[in-house]
Amino acid sequence: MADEVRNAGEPQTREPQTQGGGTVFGMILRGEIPADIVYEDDLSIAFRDIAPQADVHVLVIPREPIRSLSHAAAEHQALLGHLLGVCAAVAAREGIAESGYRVVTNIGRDGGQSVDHLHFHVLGGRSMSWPPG
Ligand code: TR5
Repeated sequence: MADEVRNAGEPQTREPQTQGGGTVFGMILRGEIPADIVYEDDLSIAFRDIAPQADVHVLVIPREPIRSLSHAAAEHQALLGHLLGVCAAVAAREGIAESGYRVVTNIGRDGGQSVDHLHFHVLGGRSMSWPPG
């Protein structure tokens, strides 16, 4: 029987240790490991990438542990819009809005995704090439 059927009617609470999901980003969300957080609100946080690929390299993630853009559902439309707005706000704060920047989300194996928690890379401070590798 599917969990959602078996658990129907039970309180839909999550244990504190699973809030934010089981990835390293979940650990950052729960404050279990440090991160250089540059922005946060009720729905999202943004922190510097540990292995920056540009002078500015910030990751914007939802607090809800959605695995990737492909796993976002119709109910997440407003959240997705919010996350893109946070990307633009972070870029402005980092001083790269005028010079330009790139927002990237990698999805799955061929997309090069290494952390299974939806995230947008905000990259700037240098000229970007195209096409991406
Ligand atoms: O490859 P995708 O698109 O999934 O991007 C994952 C990004 O997470 C990479 O750019 C990594 O450098 C970054 N990353 C991985 C870890 C990490 C991080 N950024 C900040 N802090 C991190 N911690 C503490 N641990 C990681 N394993």
